[in-house]
Amino acid sequence: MERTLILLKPDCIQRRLAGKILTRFEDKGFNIVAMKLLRVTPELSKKHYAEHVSKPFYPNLEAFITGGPIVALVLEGLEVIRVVREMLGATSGLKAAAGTIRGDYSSSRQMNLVHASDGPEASAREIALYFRAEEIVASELTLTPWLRADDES
Ligand code: FUP
Repeated sequence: MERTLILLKPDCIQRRLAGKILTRFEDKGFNIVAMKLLRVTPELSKKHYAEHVSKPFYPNLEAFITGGPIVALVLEGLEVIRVVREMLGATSGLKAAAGTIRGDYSSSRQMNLVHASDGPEASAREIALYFRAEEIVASELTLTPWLRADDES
């Protein structure tokens, strides 16, 4: 079972799309095991986007991600890291395939609505940036036997 860090970015919250996007993850069968509303600080932004801090687009990216509340959550499920990245589509909403979240709702490279960890190392690092261990509440949903077979887990 994998976990991934999801951020519903400020554009997602301002455009009142949080419910629709959470529903897509729930409908797919993933479990929400942690969730909170928060404001990203410049310090947190620099840690989250450490690989981008020296790039020319970083100042605009920091202004955007700190510009309004976000929802951070941890999703759990089989192959959830890869599957959620596929559900999001390409980084730019203009390149993302129709039917993906960004392809359906975003027409921007920066304002692409949702962040999701891009691999197991990023997922572990990013979950620890946003959540303390005791804030993660794992539980087996009663629906699980109707989402996948026993031998798939
Ligand atoms: P992704 O893994 O799809 O979230 O995208 P990246 O790690 O490549 O980029 C991180 C964020 O930087 C993206 F959400 C969009 C933003 N970005 C820009 O604003 N301008 C750029 O030129 C590239 C990325």
